[in-house]
Amino acid sequence: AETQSYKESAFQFEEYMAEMAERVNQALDDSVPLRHPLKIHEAMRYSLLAGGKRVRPILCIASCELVGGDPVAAHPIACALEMIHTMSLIHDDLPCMDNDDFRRGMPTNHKAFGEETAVLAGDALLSLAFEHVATRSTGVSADRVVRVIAELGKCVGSDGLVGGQIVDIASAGKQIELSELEYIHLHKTAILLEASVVCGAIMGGGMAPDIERLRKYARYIGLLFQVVDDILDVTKSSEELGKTAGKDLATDKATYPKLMGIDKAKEFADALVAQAHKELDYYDFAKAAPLYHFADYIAYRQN
Ligand code: GRG
Repeated sequence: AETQSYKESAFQFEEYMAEMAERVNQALDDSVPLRHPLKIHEAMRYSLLAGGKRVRPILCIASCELVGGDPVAAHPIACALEMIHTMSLIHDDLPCMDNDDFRRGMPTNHKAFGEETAVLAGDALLSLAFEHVATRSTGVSADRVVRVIAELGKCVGSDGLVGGQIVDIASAGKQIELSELEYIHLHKTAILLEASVVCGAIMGGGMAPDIERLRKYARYIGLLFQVVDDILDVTKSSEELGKTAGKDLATDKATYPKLMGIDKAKEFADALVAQAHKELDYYDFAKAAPLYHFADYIAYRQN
């Protein structure tokens, strides 16, 4: 089959991810120098540099390169995306939201710095994201920068992350329909992945058809991420319970396996990888290799 050949290219996904993450980490480190008032900058750096996979920045840079842009042009936006992602995690972990004590193997921001500081660190990172894009994007037209800022603003707000979070909160403990579960995942997860590839493509000078293809690609991998998460929850918990047949985790959270059954959920995941790949078929296999492998990485991960 045609989509087999991206696997035959010499592209090394793991090395690519490691090298790109290293680059992103350096840029993030530089983006928040430690200064007065120390406490807020320490709290911002604590979560920003806590060692996430840097999926969103890497997607952004890969997408910029795919449409023929200079990857360096996407660096400020790549940092902004990670700032937004990080602030959403800080706020999501707060006692008034998910009330989590650990994140990425470390105490959550409010556990380490206190609730007041965690709220402010999130706010400051969100603000810095936009400032960073506006002031650091050199060598590209102001028109592209404004389009990127509009895309980012929309993806954070009430039609984006905030919208997904509020629907998620409202649905806790209730029976929800598949369409509502999909709304939550499209807004809490897929939308920032979507903004990542779209902003990368805008900075790289991509045309409207490129942007639409990449937007669809990101939507598929965003849903895929959550479907796979849900499937892993089931398979992990049944292993832990000594394979008690088909038992879900004992939470009130709606999941794909609960709403459609494990077999259908697996079929859905396979269909999503195939759809994501299909959006890339327009491009050279070699050029699109990072994005093909990204989809596989999300689909076939073990945790
Ligand atoms: C954005 C103003 C504003 C408020 C936040 C709290 C909230 C509104 C939204 C919640 C968003 C949320 C926590 C979504 C889950 C996202 C997700 C899939 C996280 C896991 O991402 P990975 O695997 O994590 O990329 P790492 O740690 O590798 O970065």
